[in-house]
Amino acid sequence: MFKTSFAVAVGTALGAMVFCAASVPASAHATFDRAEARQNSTWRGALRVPHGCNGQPTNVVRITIPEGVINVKPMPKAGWQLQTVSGPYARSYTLSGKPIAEGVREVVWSGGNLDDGHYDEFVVTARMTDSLPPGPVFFPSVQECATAKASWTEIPKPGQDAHALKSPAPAVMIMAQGAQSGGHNHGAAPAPAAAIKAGALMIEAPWTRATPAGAKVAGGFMTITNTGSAPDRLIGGSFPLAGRFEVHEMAVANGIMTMRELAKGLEIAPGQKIEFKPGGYHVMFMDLTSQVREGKPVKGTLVFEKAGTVEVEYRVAPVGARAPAGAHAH
Ligand SMILES: [Cu+2]
Repeated sequence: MFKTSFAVAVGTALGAMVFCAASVPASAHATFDRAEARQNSTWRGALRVPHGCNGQPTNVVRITIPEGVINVKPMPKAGWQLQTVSGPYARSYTLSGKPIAEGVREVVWSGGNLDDGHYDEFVVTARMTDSLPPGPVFFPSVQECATAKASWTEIPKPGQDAHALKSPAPAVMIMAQGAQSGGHNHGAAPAPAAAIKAGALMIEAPWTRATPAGAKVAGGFMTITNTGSAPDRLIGGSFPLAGRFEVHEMAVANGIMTMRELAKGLEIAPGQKIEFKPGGYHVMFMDLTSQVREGKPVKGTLVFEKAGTVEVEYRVAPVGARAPAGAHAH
């Protein structure tokens, strides 16, 4: 169980990258299958319950609905009773032109019997209002067994590293309405920024994402083309807001998307064009010492075996963006 890889669930790699687990595989936690949603959108999430409470089967699953998440509709499950607990919201929201001031605050599936060795999903749909700031929103959840409980209720405090939590509350990364998204990175076409030439290498459109308060890591993305006739290798770099800089790759293993450090860096073969992007190769800014702010470019360096140290400037897209929104600003 002492895995040192970063594990995040498939399909959530982007948002989850800022609060991925360093020492515990995410599959051991209760998490949502879709851990990303845009403001003012309808979200459907399945809470994945990976095991029981210390060997006991799960009989009850409770999900607390955070403020700002409205119009909650849980999906009934065969063999379980479904109950919702409603109450007033802290403020009034508008849904389809109508004000609503109360709604579901808790969803409870009870009377079931989910074996410790089995896995199941508990589905809700909800409206993510624009009162939710970009960044993670947490859904504290509890599994109840005959005499034990598994509480997924820990929420990182400002400045606290989410990696450190033992029983993190399932989170959904909220993206600003304008933030570009899309599983296939349609928006990630090369931005019209001047390409940086370093020897035989051409580096285009470096970008990163704003980080929520307390985030300890951020990803860096760009396109690097080797126009020469000899291979070169990205072996490191620097980012002023980070304690460390790593080169990472992402790969799916056993249904879990995992990112890992490429300790020897990444070779760029002659004629090869490598796109560093969310869900693929990326550089990783570790141990952030301050928040990365949207719209404020950050200068850093990339270090190559042959081309040496190259200065680059990262544009900063919104939290959770999948493509360099605003890259056309120049
Ligand atoms: Cu990474």
